[in-house]
Amino acid sequence: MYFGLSASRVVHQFPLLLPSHWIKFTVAAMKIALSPIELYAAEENAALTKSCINPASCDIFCNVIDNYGDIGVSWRLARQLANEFRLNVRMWVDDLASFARLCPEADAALEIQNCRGVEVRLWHADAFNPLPAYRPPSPASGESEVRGAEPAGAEGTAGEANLSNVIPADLVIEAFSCTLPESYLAAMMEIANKSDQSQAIWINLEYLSAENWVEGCHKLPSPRPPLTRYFFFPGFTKRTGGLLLERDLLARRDAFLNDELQQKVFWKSIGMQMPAADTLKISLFAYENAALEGLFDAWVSGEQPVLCLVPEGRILPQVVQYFADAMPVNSPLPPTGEGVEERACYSRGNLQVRVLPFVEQELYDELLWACDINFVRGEDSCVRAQWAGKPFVWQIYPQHDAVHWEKLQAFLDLYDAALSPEAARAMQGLWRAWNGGAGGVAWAEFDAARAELDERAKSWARELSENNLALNLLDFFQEIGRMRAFEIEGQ
Ligand code: TRH
Repeated sequence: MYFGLSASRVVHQFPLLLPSHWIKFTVAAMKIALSPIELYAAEENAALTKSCINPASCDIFCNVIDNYGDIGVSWRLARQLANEFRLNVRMWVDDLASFARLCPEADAALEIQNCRGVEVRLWHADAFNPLPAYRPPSPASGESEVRGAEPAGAEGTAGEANLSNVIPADLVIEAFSCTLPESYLAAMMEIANKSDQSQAIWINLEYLSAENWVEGCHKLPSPRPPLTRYFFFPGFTKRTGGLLLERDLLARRDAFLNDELQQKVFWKSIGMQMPAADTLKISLFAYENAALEGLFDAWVSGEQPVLCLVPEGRILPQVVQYFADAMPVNSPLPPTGEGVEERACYSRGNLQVRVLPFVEQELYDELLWACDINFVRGEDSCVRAQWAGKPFVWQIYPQHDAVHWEKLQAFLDLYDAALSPEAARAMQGLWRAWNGGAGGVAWAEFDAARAELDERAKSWARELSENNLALNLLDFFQEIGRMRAFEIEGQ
């Protein structure tokens, strides 16, 4: 097993807390996945307890409601847990077509497949029914003893997907309250009824919000005897779960920003020469937005040339409409057929718009790094824009009861606290206008504050990087393990 913290450091951090029968259990459990050296250290060091161990396996459940946010976050977390922390990760997703947009090598027709170190499973309505009886793994049957880690295909061929022997993982993540399948829950309960110490740790990963109440709700338990579900809130302050950040992301970003060759390769990959130094490069990923026309007008008549890169998506019909009386220029695609407008290039006044294909998730970061300002939407692209360390404009996911305005303001209050009143006003002005349907009027002020907004974007990314969601999640797993061990001990 790979430890986020080295075994010796963990042992050092968590001195002997538990009685010897626990230590015996722990060492036995660790044998499953430790390297020989780690195992040696584990057996030698009697202070090693269950509380120090990362989970060996993780199930992530994702129900795609709309757009790409739910799957975007789930997929990012799945990859990170599998590749950086060496967990056996299964991601259950009910919409493989959406997943395949983020991970083009995925086959939307397969029930079970392995993508980038993650076992990806189609979660369809009856996937776990009829309700399977939980069978503890038995060496005689040859089943894996690592929960949640039975190899793909062990349950039949991908098409058949006989799921009757799905064993819940050590760590179960229910993304955005998607509701676990009943039979999976039943299997979790059965394990818990047999032995409290080996029950899965069940986390509900919540939506991101900067609102104050999040700190109070982060890590709260919600008992569902014999199980407990814990709420885990991403967030922007130390008392929240932090944000998803891959170990090497900021280093890769900096390498990209300091290397003209990498930048040229990027521009070439989207069919362009590197733009002239005086061109303002803007990416625009957005929902339908009545403010678009005003914003485009401002860029058309502005003093600085603007190159606006629009990944295909919901704003596209409006972009096409804006240029309705202009022929696309330099379209790399033939002039008929679906998708022509999606790859088109338009130009008016000082504005050039280039429509880009939706790229795989890892490449989207490069687009954000390559631009001077990023317009983003929803949740995950908004976080990525923050890691890019560039000024950004967030179109929040609109909610019918308008509570999204409070979420927007809560974020602005945090972010703007370190800005001068002028820059704060400029940022708030454009953000509120963009979300309220009137982008053009606020552009000039935002543009004028750019130098300060640039600096703030960099310092903000630095501050946030100290609060890493995946690390916090695994720490929390260990924290719950320790709590349970104390409870058992106290009985
Ligand atoms: O797609 P979204 O609008 O998702 C939304 C929000 O998450 C919202 O909070 C949620 O409630 C709602 O869905 C149901 O925006 P988001 O979150 O930015 O997700 C987009 C994902 O797509 C993100 O992971 C980045 C990725 N992406 C690519 O992989 N390639 C691309 O070319 C682009 C533009 C985005």
